[in-house]
Amino acid sequence: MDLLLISVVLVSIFLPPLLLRTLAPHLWTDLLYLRDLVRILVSYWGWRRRRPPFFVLDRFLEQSAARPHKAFMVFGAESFSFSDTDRRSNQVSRALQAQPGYRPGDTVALFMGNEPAFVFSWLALAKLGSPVALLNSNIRSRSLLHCFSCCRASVLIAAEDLKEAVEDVLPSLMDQGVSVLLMSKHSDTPGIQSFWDQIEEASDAPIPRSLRSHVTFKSPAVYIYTSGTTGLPKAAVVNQNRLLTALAVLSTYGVTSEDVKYVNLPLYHTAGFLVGLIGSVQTGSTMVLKRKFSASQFWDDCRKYNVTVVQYIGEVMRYLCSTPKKDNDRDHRVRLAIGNGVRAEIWREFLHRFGNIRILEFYASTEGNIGFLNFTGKIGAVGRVHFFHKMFFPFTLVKYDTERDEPMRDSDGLCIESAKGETGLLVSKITEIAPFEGYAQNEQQTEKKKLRNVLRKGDVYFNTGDLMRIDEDNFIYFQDRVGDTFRWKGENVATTEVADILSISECLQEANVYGVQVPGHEGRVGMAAVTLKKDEEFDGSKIYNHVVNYLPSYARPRFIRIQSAVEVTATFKQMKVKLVEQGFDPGSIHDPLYILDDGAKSYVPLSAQSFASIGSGRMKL
Ligand SMILES: *[C@@H]1O[C@H](CO)[C@@H](O)[C@H](O)[C@H]1NC(C)=O
Ligand SMILES: CC(=O)N[C@H]1CO[C@H](CO)[C@@H](O)[C@@H]1O
Repeated sequence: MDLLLISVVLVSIFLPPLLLRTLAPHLWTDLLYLRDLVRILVSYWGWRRRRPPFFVLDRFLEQSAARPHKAFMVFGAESFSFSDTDRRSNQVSRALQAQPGYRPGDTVALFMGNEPAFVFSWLALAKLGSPVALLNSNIRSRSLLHCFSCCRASVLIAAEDLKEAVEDVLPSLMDQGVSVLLMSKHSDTPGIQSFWDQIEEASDAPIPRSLRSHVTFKSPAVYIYTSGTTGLPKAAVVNQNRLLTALAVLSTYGVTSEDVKYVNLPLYHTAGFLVGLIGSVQTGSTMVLKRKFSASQFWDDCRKYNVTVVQYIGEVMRYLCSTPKKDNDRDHRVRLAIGNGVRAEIWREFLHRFGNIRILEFYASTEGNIGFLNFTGKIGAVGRVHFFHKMFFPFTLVKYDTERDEPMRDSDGLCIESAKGETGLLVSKITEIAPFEGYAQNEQQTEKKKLRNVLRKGDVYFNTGDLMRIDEDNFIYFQDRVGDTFRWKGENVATTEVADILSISECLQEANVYGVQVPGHEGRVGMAAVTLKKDEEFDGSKIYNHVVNYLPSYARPRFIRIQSAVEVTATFKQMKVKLVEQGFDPGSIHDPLYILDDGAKSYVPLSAQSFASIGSGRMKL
């Protein structure tokens, strides 16, 4: 690995003449990028060399010692300094150690939305050397149990407002001997212990380092759940080394301890957790934590808390741009927006309306082994192909067959690289410095993300599942996700998971789930083409109840199309492309169409009139 650093330095000495010839038009930005790359490597290796080993938690302790009284986290009217946060987390650690069902090092699942207790608990568990499974607070019943068991946790810590969701799955948890702790002062449900009262009584003295002496760079630090291409969510393993890498990358984002960062994305997802929380740990900046994104409160919050850095996903930008214009739109101190998935036209509109804010677009996936930064500020691009980046982290785009839902192969069975300007599947070589950790307890899904024989016989690449395009100037643009997932309201929806749920309902035989585009909306809205069981009728309200019970709101199919048979391809894959193209226009589709109606608590027939109001934006989805 030191070889890597040396080679970067060596190559950079010979760099200018080489660069002038090949990369001349973007020389300056490429040089800046190289500087960042070297900086990242230098900080990373500086930390890796330390003894005793240095982990993300140690960075927090370092910050806390350097600026104990500075605000680390602000939540509504509450403010917690670094030292408050440190002491609170000590209390959580001690209260946890007092549980008979827990030993330091055991995996613990955290089922909580954005609130200070999330941060206290994560730190507390890091101090005890316990991996933390970050459960999505929207999931329920079967999915919740699945996510809980796939990381083999022995303790569940849940937010008070999620009590009902926990009660739903309590019998199964009790069967498995899981300790269930609720962040409340009392609990009258047998099997659920109140935890907050125990935390308040516990001592806040520092936790001895020896309790986490078993932790190595390979130890899992957190599990983050991703909706994959098939089946239920998968737990991506984020190990300590990966967190440290993130820490190093975040040191080049241009955020400083003077900054106030607005974190409104969920902490259980990568963007909120890594860029939001870990980013503040690295930079010592203040984190204004928001329970949920709200377009109407966004700028008022930014003014109230003197926010200088915001985080976004494409949807956030679009919602902000579609709020009514106000005179004080440019009255704020936000100077930097970090995120991904914003389309060029929204990016332009956002800058035009809210003033000169630097936008730092990046691309990364939770489990993937590749990432890009917009090191140029080119509107719409997620990054740029860079010689050095590609040398250390070989990646390419390969031609993709959307009908068959797999990469195209030539006569030798190898993938075919896409030409400049052409959309292709992003794949990134799995190497020692770009490893793929895989999914917890899921060998099959881990294997599925590996693509073999890509450019040479025997090579192995990570299949990102993302379609990208690289233009003549080497800028990289995100295009779409392939196949079995689509994005809606900032969440990935796994079509097969939704189809599984639909097909266990009373009247449906088979379901084919896909996402359709709707004007004025980011991502795709869910739609299902279904067949009915023999002699059954479609019962809109029964299906509605079933869907609401089993699926989070973003995953519920908005439209249902009833077919007499599900079409399959020659390889028996369900036909999606044609269905996606046909969309949900009752004027051109002769099958019966239904729309989910929350007011009527049912799926009701989709009228030409509703179709028109969706198209014109009068009806919001
Ligand atoms: C925001 O900045 C203003 C002016 O510098 C200051 O008076 C105010 O107290 C700050 N507000 C917060 C919440 O820090
Ligand atoms: C990390 C990095 O280099 N980011 C760049 C993103 O784009 C802006 C321009 O909008 C540059 O100034 C940043 O340096």
